[in-house]
Amino acid sequence: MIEVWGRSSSSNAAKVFWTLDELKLDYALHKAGGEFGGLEAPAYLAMNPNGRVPTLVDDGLVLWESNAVVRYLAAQYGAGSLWPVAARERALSDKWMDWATVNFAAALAPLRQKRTTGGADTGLAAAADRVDRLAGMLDRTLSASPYIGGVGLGIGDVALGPHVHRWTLLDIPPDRHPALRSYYLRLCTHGAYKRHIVDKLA
Ligand SMILES: N[C@@H](CCC(=O)N[C@@H](CS)C(=O)NCC(=O)O)C(=O)O
Repeated sequence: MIEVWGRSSSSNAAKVFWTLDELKLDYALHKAGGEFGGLEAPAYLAMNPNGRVPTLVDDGLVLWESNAVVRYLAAQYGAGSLWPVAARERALSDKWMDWATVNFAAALAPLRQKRTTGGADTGLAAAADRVDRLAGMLDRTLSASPYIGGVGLGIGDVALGPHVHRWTLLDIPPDRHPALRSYYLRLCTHGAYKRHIVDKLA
């Protein structure tokens, strides 16, 4: 039985829950992190020395770093669906995984923090410009294909999905980046995205 440590309000854990649900895999959930705590327990640190969620255990394999966990689950259980078998096709989705985390999530972070917890406006205009530029890149790509790596839902969409949801929660004119908006609505037709991302992440 696959085991996962995490909490539903964590975007990194939510990607793993979404993937497991998308692939219709059973798993045991150990609530950890945030209000559940437990990340400094020696037994937890022995599995994940970062003291962060998520952590996945599958048949003796202990894995952390959410994108690595998503890649593993997709490769092991989703070949031909979430995991395009052809390396050249997979690379088109894979590159967006790194981009989603390193660029898009990082740029969104100060705007999300302002939205959820308030605070000073310093640097927010520059952050909004950067997010808009990155959203424009997504919009252009998604004008040409329904999903970020091509015709079907893939690992790139899983990494991007939480941040696109958070982008829609910002105060942005509804006609800005229409292909990105349509993509969000397309993701929302996936029940597992709705359950683990839209309904859970602020
Ligand atoms: N790069 C790591 C980041 C993990 C991370 O920072 N997780 C956050 C939640 S999103 C965490 O564990 N925070 C402490 C907590 O939940 O108590 C990954 O993608 O898995």
